[in-house]
Amino acid sequence: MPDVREAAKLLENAARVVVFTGAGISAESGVPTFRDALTGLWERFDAQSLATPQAFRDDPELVWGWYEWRRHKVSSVHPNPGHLAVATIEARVPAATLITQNVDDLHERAGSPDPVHLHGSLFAPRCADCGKPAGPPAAPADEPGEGRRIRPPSCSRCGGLIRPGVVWFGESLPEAALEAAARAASGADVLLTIGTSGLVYPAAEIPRLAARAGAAVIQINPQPTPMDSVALVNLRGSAARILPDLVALTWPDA
Ligand code: BV8
Ligand code: ZN
Repeated sequence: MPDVREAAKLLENAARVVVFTGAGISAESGVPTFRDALTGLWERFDAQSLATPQAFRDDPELVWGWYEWRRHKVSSVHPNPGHLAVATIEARVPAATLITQNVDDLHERAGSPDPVHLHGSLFAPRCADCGKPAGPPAAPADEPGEGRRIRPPSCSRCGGLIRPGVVWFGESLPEAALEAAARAASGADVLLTIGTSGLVYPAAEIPRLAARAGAAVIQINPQPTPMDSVALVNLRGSAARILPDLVALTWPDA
């Protein structure tokens, strides 16, 4: 495994490391990747049309039902060895920043102290009108079947509809999160980009920004992506398998 050895060499000499993750790191936990998050009854929809403010305005119960199905799915699975290996990297590296595009809470549940959520979270719903955080909704009475419409709760302050706490297409990313991500990427010695198709902007800019600032980019993905040309080391395969090997090579006592 020459490439993983090369990646371990880069990692063990790095002081400032950014870990940048996408849906692929949660795939082995059983969380459908964003592209696959429309299986079963949902497959007649296109994620990009459902993950929009327009879709929520047009059919709040359909959109809320989709997010409740996804939140329920996430709550019923567990972090995988890939998430755990990321938490080990953060614990071992002097200055590590975890930036995720994922809206699940598997990094937190794997022990990562403070992931930067560029696209929000399934567990931070808020009022669509006044923005008041609604706190994680009580678990739905019964598991929402795929494709089930669920009426979103109403805001306790203004009566507006509660919406998922995620960033939809056409919405701006949280200012603070994007700034923290750009700052970490521009100062990184190494950036690991893991399980992302690298198609959605401005998030997909983060690894490019790091490379331009001189970071060594290591990619982990079973498929080719637009990041291939940016990566110094391309590790083709599953995050759940490669990351533990990378950690074991870098810190044999880990
Ligand atoms: C915005 C939350 C400004 C919701 C998501 C240029 C600049 C700025 C904007 C744009 C631009 N060009 C186009 C745009 C618009 C748009 C965009 O980028 N469109 C794309 C389709 C071209 N961007 C936006 O709208 C963004 N907003 O720019 O605001 C603005 C404001 C007002 C008006 C105009 C502009 C907001 C984008 C955020 C959307 N929200 N998520 C939800 O989850 O429902 S995006 C969502 O899809 C994810 O968060 C992720 O970011 C993205 C792609 O998902 P991935 O994580 O990459 O997962 P995917 O399924 O795609 O791929 C999985 C990968 O894992 C694959 O590569 C696979 O090979 C790999 N894999 C599989 N198994 C494994 C594995 N890897 C490792 N191990 C395994 N086992
Ligand atoms: Zn409100």
